[in-house]
Amino acid sequence: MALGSNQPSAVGGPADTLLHAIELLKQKGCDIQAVSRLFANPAFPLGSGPDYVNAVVGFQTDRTAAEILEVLHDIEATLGRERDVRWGARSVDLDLVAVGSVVCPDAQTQNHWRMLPLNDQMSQTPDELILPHPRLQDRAFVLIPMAEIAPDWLHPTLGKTVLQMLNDLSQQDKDDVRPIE
Ligand code: PH2
Ligand code: MG
Ligand code: MG
Repeated sequence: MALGSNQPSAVGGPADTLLHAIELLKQKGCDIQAVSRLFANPAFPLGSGPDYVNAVVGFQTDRTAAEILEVLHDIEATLGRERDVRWGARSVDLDLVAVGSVVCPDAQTQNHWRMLPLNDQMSQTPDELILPHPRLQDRAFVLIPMAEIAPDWLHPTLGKTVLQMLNDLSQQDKDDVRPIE
């Protein structure tokens, strides 16, 4: 799961908010396997708001993907997330980016959303869960923390590991993601 925050919440600034979200995840019975460091980085798209803090955690659970989403939305609500503007500033964003090698709802649909041109990404949002997350391979703020906890995870439709996907990103994108601990 990927975590992001670029606004304070009821429990504090972005870093405290993410650490709190991880605590809540534990309380809800998710068995946390690994937690990356926290990374500060500019908002995407550039200029769209304050810098983010991002992190990635790996956990095990008996829940289905849909049930996990419900848990994540509960935690977002507890921490005061208001679901409004797409890519707008948020106190906490918990995104399910991958569940093992599961592809949802099917490879053709995942490929469609993954290869959507940037222009259409602004206006089109899938109304169902897509796994792996369609933008995973584009985002240094997801791949860099993910490389700390699962460098060899293989993207099931792209056929690349986390390290290979990172290698495809520009040095500038990667340099922008700085550990804060
Ligand atoms: N999340 C977004 C939009 N933009 N930028 C950064 N740096 N980190 C994020 O987590 C992020 C973003 C939508 O969820
Ligand atoms: Mg997000
Ligand atoms: Mg989200």
